[in-house]
Amino acid sequence: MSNSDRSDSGLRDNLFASPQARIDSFVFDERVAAVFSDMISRSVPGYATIIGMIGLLAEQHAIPGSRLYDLGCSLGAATVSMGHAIGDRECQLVAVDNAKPMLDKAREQFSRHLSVSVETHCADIRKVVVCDASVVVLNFTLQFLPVEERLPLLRNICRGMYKDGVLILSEKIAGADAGEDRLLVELHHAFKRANGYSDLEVSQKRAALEKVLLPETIATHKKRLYAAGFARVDLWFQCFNFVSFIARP
Ligand code: GEK
Repeated sequence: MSNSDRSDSGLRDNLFASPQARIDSFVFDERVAAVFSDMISRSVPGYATIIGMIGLLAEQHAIPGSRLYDLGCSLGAATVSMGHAIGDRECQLVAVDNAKPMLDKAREQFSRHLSVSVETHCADIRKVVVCDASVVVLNFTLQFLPVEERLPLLRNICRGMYKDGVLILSEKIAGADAGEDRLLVELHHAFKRANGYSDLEVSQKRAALEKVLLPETIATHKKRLYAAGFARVDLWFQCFNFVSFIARP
């Protein structure tokens, strides 16, 4: 491994660089955990901005005594951002992921970057009972649940939130029609190529994600959030087919 393969936050992602005879569905295993920071920042336009703004929103909404959830935390970037933003407010950070290799690395990040304690759970977010929450983050996680399981999860979240709380829901989306979808996908692929991914890497990763990442339109997300009990839903971020909503109970 050369030095250029390693940065402070992990290894460079070249998981899909060589031709694969069979493309298996994408899984969050040790190999992904080792390159995840590089992978997500070169693949999701605006990722660093969203992480920063999650801190800003936590700063505005974290109520002392409440709980701040990061559901599907991966390596814990959103938790760390919230932890820095809330200062010495007595809130409980809760980080959940069902992939042990990801959560193990998140725990390392928390001990390295945060002075407050984080409650971590290696668990399915569908099994977590959300309670006393002022901030809930679903940063590119809902998209991995079967479509019919999304509403019950959002209902559980809404029920467990303070009236003044916020849910931050970030998702990869489908375009409103075939033409918009084509445009957004093309722009996203151009973004990935500009970040050093080859055409082969882009197409093999796309094939690996196809069955596990199920994008929906902005309209579908908004409708479901209202059906889950949220009183107000606003889109605050969009770059190509990556968006983030703020939903308030
Ligand atoms: C970030 N939020 O860096 N239960 C728990 N965890 C799950 C489940 C589930 N049912 N399904 C998927 N995950 C992060 C990025 S990545 C997004 C989130 C991406 C977890 C999965 O193990 C992975 O760590 C994460 O959700 C999705 O702000 O890779 O596109």
